[in-house]
Amino acid sequence: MRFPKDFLWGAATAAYQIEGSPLADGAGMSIWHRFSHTPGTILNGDTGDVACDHYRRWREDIEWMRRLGLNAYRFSVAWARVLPEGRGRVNTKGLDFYQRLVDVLLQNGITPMVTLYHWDLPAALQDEGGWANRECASWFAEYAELMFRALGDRVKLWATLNEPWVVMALGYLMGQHAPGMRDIGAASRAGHHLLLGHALAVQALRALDIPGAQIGIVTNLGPQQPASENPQDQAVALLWHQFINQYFLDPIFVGEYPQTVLSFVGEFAPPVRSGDMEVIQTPIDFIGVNYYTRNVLAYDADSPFGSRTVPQQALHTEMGWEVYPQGLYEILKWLHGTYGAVPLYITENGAAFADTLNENGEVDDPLREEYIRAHLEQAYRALEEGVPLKGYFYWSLMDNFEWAFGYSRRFGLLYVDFETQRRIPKRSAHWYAQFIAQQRAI
Ligand code: IFM
Repeated sequence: MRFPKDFLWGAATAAYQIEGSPLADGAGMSIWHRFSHTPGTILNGDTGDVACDHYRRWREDIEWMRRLGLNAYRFSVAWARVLPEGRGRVNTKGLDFYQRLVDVLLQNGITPMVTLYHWDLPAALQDEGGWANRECASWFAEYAELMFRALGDRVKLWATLNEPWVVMALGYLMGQHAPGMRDIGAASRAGHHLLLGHALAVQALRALDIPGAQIGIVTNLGPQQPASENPQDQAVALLWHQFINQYFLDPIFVGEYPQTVLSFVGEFAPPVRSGDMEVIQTPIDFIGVNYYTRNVLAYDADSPFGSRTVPQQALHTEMGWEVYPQGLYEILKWLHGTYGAVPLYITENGAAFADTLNENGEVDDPLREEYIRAHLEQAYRALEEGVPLKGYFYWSLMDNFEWAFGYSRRFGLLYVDFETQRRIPKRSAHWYAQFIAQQRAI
């Protein structure tokens, strides 16, 4: 494999998952702080109060990135750190944190990719309905503009939203994520307003005319395949494909929501107003692909969505996700074939395994090493066939707060001993570092 010279080799994280100190230095409360402090929401009652203590140990974490030879790092900004009430009053100390982080990344030759929204809405905005309120799109754009003005001279790669599908489906429809709602109407509104907010943020960046700035959206994607030739299985696979892979990208690139999903949701169709789709179609510079697994689907009248996933004979991660590297190739090819020449980044790809420290104080994780290698091979296959792939970010730089699963799922390249906050590079981290070094030497 010979990836292009300017390929970005990175790792990704998100604010609430790693930072800890969620209320420090004048930060406002986020919906994840409130949700994780609600009994019964998170496995083992875990919270992000300390997480990886990155808010205080960020210099050490950048040092680890440097040692691994990463030339890029994707992180997110905690909206409520910089705007404690979500809008209006700016908290300079919150902004300073991200200013310093970016400065030291750049001093170490590490290109920052900043995600503006990785799920931690300021709680004050949730009190006004959150994303289910159309106003939230404008609040998001104001916040985005603040960040562009603060960091735009140094940050050239911006992602508006991380996985809006997960926000809509797990946050507003199924209640497993903050804000913990189970309301199909609110979910549908939230989805549409996320898209509007995304587009208004893109327009805010364009209006500032910052040289070299690029902006995109990060989506969770994966093949949704029928379990058989049976037309009913084919139909549910198509529905899921449209729902997961096209629901947020079709509006941006085609100007409409996918038809099969619209028919399925009936009266709960998104509240599209005249002119919305034109705004949502504001051109973007890249698509971020978060790829983990595929689903094989069969029709099942007794299941909530009329379908069930059919377990496959294959290795599964601790999340219960099938390891299916070929799906990365399939999804990259599908994106390129469907939405054209837009550049792509793999903004997340990774696996949780039951890592432990051995008697030598090391973490031997051959399954993760093989996971990364096999996925890079599939990414390279797509690249060789003309897919404009620009970078790969492993999820995650370090073990962290895996949302409703708390600290029980370890995705990191760095093992985190949550008692001492010691970071220990896993075997996969050494492998990835070596792979990057080889690529950069070619
Ligand atoms: O930890 C998450 C991340 O926040 C978003 N994408 C999937 C990861 C693993 O579940």
